[in-house]
Amino acid sequence: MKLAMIGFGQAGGKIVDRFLEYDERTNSGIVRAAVAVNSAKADLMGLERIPQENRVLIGQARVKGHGVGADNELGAEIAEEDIDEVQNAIDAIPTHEVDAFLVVAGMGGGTGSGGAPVLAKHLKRIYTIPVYGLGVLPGTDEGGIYTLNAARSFQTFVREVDNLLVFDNDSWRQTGESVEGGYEKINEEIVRRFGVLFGAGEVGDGEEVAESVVDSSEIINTLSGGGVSTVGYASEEVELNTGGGLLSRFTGDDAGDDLDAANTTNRITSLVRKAALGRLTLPCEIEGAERALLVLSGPSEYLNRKGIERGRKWLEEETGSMEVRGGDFPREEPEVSAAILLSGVTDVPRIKRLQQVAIEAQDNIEDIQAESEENLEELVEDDEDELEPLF
Ligand SMILES: Nc1nc2c(ncn2[C@@H]2O[C@H](COP(=O)(O)OP(=O)(O)OP(=O)(O)O)[C@@H](O)[C@H]2O)c(=O)[nH]1
Ligand SMILES: [Mg+2]
Repeated sequence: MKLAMIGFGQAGGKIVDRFLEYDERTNSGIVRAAVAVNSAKADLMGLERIPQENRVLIGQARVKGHGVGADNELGAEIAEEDIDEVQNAIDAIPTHEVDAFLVVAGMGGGTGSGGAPVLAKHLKRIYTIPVYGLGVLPGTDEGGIYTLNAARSFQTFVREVDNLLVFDNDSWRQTGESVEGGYEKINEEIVRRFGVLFGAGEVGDGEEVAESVVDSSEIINTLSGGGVSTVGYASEEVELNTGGGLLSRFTGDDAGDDLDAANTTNRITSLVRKAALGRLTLPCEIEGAERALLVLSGPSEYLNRKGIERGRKWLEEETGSMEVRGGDFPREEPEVSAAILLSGVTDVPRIKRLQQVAIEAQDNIEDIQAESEENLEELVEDDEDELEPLF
């Protein structure tokens, strides 16, 4: 499917930039338009592929191009104040050629975490196409303010979008790597997973006709109903067979072909299990997911209906969902992969902890206010007693 991607804040911009690179490399055609919004001028200048005219600097009057320094309330305020400038960039997008918006942001900082929900709300008021969010959770070692920002932003973002796709940096960081080097790999992981998924609904007319191609309405239906989504992925290298491989599916039923078919089916079923039970973009219990979409991609001679059907059935049993869709995404690449979108997941330990943090912060705010009121009263009383000042 074709997306208009808007990266908000530094992480958001870098990830959208990376999606453009993925699009060029794989010819997937999912990024119909790309916009970056930030309050930090240097971050906007550091982007590689997003067109200059689609880079929007907001909050100039307030922060002079230096970013908001992880102040997510300020991030939200400047987004509201300068929403017209963002809209101007979006006006230049041929939105009639777009299936959905994808607003991408890191939830731990100030600009993206504050601004992305504001933009999502704005877009939903104006357009009828779905507005999805891709929210990146900070590592737990980044510090309290990042966690607190994420806790607050998450609650607002999930409410404003049609579905919030989540990637948790915390479960993907590698030890012993520089932060920047680590992000390079993490961002590649992000674009590959979400790229395969959204690319599935974008099989062109001239390309090989799959047995059951996923189309963009199936992605939209899986994401409809809101909530939080996570993506699982697993792949296996195969040999690209440019000879008679494709034909072998249609030729006689000698023993060799039966063996091939059985191998193909088995490969698919185990890839589906690996994808669902391995590391998800947001780790969670897959049981209880409301909807799911299974996308099997690879050379068409390595895809078959039986494998996908089995994988789909297995997912139905594991999730308990009655709404599991599945299909092919034929691509001439030397690997077969399974990507699984699990939508409306509820049993997510990381989100429960974040909600706890938000509640505690709320309590703390009351404590702090109560404390400062007490102090004030004491000061007044002290004043009345005419005690010697301590300092
Ligand atoms: N996956 C990924 N996460 C990133 C990347 N850069 C930053 N992050 C994460 O995103 C969070 C927010 O950082 P930024 O995007 O730099 O913040 P911002 O939105 O620009 O906001 P301010 O800098 O406070 O104005 C961080 O806490 C990190 O967890 C990146 O390249 N990839
Ligand atoms: Mg920044």
